[in-house]
Amino acid sequence: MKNILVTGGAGFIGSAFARYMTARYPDYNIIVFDKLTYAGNLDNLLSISDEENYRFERGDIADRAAVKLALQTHDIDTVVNFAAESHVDRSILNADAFIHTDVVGVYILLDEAKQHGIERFLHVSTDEVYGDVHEGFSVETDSFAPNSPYAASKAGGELMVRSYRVTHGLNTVVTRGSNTFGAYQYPEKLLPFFITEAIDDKLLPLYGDGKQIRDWLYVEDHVSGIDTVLHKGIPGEAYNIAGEDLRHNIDVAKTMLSLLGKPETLLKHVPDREGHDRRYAMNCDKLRALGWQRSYSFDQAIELTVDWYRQNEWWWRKIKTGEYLDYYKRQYAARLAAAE
Ligand code: NAD
Ligand code: TDX
Repeated sequence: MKNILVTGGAGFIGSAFARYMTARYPDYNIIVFDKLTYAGNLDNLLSISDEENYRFERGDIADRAAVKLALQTHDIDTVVNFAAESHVDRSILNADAFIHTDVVGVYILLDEAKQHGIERFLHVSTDEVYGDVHEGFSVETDSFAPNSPYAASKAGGELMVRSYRVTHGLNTVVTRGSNTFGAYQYPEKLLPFFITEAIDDKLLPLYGDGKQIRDWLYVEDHVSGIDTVLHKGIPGEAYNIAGEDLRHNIDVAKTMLSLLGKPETLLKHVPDREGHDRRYAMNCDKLRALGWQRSYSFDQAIELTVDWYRQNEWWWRKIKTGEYLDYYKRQYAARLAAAE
């Protein structure tokens, strides 16, 4: 492993991975390949922009010629694919881009990887492919039951990965991470959205009763889990990466508000997300057997995260303009009005 193409590396988790890999493996070359959609942001990579083992290429994973050129130009031997449309609520409004990137894009990337003779292909997937888990914990052999267009597009992409392993013998591994949070997360996802709104004393639209359960994973732990699977995962296998800390959304929001010193009266119950999965929960024994363990507790990680958004208004204030405000209106105006 020497030249690693990190697709989607200008987003939240991909950029954390690029920052981590350039520091941890000075002998590897990290080439970020990213379309720079609304969620891609070169500010996320600013801290490594001068590193010798880091490069950036703008491109779409569904653009065959661009992928081919990047693989050849940088003599790529390893692909780690983070590129995706990643927000469930946007997939409910319009799923076109989800099919383009999460299904077709993954196929093009796999096909070019095969033709180029890639030695290792890690695909980043999600706990959402398992669907709603009423009780117990998902294990890697469980069947898929995705419920949102986002989750279905991720399941479709993953199945393409499986087919390239079985049919073409590509050296693939898959990770399925749980709800990830930390610095540089686009402020549409629950925690960065609520933290940045609460800093401005705005109402926080909590879907339904707020008793939905998610497994919360700090981004640094997610990234070290991906590193473990990249180096030690068995070809053809999938690995859950879980924080193993299950919480109700309302409790996560209340913890965040108390860290910010803001009142719980900011929370506003609004009409629920359509098709909303009630609970995600994964078993993480398979990854632990490779030697990985979580380094941060939820309480440590949420404190670090709240502090980061407090100290980095330069990063999120310029995002919360333009297209972001249009999206905010489409997603929340009627919901907040209905809750009045
Ligand atoms: P993100 O939305 O912050 O970043 C996605 C990145 O992909 C952006 O930089 C965007 O510009 C890029 N991108 C989108 N379409 C592209 C295309 N066609 N070609 C090239 N680049 C493209 O997402 P994230 O939260 O960092 O998630 C990264 C990956 O992890 C995704 O595959 C997601 O499904 C998965 N995941 C996320 C979470 C989570 O809680 N955020 C949990 C588990 C798994
Ligand atoms: O305004 C909100 N109000 C609210 O109550 C938002 C944005 C979310 N929620 C709820 C919905 C979920 O139950 O909070 C929970 C978390 O929501 P998101 O941050 O949108 O995450 P989720 O839908 O759980 O999906 C996340 O985890 C799996 C990521 O967005 C996915 O990319 C990942 O695959």
